[in-house]
Amino acid sequence: MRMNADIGVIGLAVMGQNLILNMNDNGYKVVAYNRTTAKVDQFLEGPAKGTNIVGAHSLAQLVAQLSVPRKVMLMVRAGTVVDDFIQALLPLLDEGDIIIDGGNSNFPDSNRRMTELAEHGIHFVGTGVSGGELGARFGPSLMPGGAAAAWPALKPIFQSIAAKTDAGEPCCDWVGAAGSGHFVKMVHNGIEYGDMQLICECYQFMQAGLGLNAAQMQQVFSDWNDSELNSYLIEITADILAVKDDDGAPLLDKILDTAGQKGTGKWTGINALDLGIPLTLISEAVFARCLSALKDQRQQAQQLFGADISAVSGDRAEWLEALRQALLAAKIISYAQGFMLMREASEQNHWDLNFGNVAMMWRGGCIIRSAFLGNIRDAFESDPQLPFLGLDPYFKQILQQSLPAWRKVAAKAIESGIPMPCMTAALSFLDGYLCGRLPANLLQAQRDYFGAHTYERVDRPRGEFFHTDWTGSGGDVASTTYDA
Ligand code: NBP
Repeated sequence: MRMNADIGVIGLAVMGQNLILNMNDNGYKVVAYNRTTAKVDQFLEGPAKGTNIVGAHSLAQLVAQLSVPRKVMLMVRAGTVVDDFIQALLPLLDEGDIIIDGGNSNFPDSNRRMTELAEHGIHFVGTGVSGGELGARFGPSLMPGGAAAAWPALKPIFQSIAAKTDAGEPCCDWVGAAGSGHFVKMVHNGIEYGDMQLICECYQFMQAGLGLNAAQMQQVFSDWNDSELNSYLIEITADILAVKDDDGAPLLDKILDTAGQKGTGKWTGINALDLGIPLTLISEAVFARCLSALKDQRQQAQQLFGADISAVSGDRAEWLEALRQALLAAKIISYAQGFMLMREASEQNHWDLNFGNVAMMWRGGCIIRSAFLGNIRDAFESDPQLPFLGLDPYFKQILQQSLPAWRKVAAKAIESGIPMPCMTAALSFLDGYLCGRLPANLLQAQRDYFGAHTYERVDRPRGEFFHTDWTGSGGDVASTTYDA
């Protein structure tokens, strides 16, 4: 058997098959394997017919066909399936070989796998793959991280199959050590949750508040796509609004309003809580999906309260422009929070993430691709340590200009009963971030009152802690001071 294939891919579902075809288009010879081996034959006889793609009916056959260092990419269901394949591959591989996990794995699993495989001399790479089926086929966004020693061998393959920006730059670069690739992909998915929910909130404002029909909303989203909001998600929203059901009515009106989720948004929120980062918008987007799932309860409660959304009166064109500005501003906050989370994770894990590169990787190929990411890259290129995106001159100016419209939309939504959890959470976050003195002084006093948790004083150096006997009947003993 000739040992000349460039890479082996395990997993012939939608992502695996399309990535293999993409690699083949780019001149790489790929060996394909799948647990259910009938799918290997179907693939070779179907989409892969007439290509250089070869198949394997066992892992041993797959490994035997690979050139050295062997590169094996897993495109299988995340979780124990990945561990099982790694265990089965281990006896077949040699030191210096590379295992890549391209599934949606949780980054602590990738941290662990890299350490475990390093003990066997195997380089582990966990890579985020975004862009769904079409991205995989014609150019995904790829976010590889893990054993840096593997990157020189992977770089030509990954950068050639990745999406390219208009300037021809590949939407793939080395992210960093350990599970950082999967971490960045997780935050990408969280941002996707936020972008989608923000768009949904605008849709409800337009439909239930302003009384726009599907055709009118389709036009609004098309127009927005010609503004700074230009993005894949705005574009597909316009497309979706144009689709009719068999009876000629908008298909969107027939779709049940309960959203599903696969966990990456939840992981992002959990991680933000762990790291103490106020990731309010993405967390609200996850909760909005949870609330949507309570369909029966919501319907009963609506009847019980006799609740209804009030019409939004006033000049429609003015409201639509206000809504556009509010959406843009809230989106800036969402990305700003996502980058705050990555910054903290990078510091704590010593990943040394390059945020300009991350923005670049998301510029094309993935679900959150947008013109806006080019400006984010510029912001981090001019200040790699930027603590909050809104401090960059370009984004600061948009936030300042949009604030009046954003407040108007948020206030009207609250007044009219239109739920806009992400839009309003983003505004509250910014108001809090711009507030030099928050009411946390009272909070600290409360904590000290009931639990002797101590407080710091504005007229004393940071790090000195004080306890007051607030009632006159408490003792002098303070609780241990620590932050969870
Ligand atoms: P799936 O996530 O549906 O996984 C299908 C593959 O996993 C098949 O090869 C299947 O083999 C294999 N598999 C399963 Br399921 N259980 C197995 C087991 N117990 N032992 C061995 N193999 C098993 O495929 P996908 O949608 O192509 O996604 C692949 C990865 O990429 C996933 O981690 C996914 O989260 C991630 N991802 C998906 C998308 C997307 O848009 N779909 C986008 C980005 C990332 P079988 O054929 O024998 O059942």
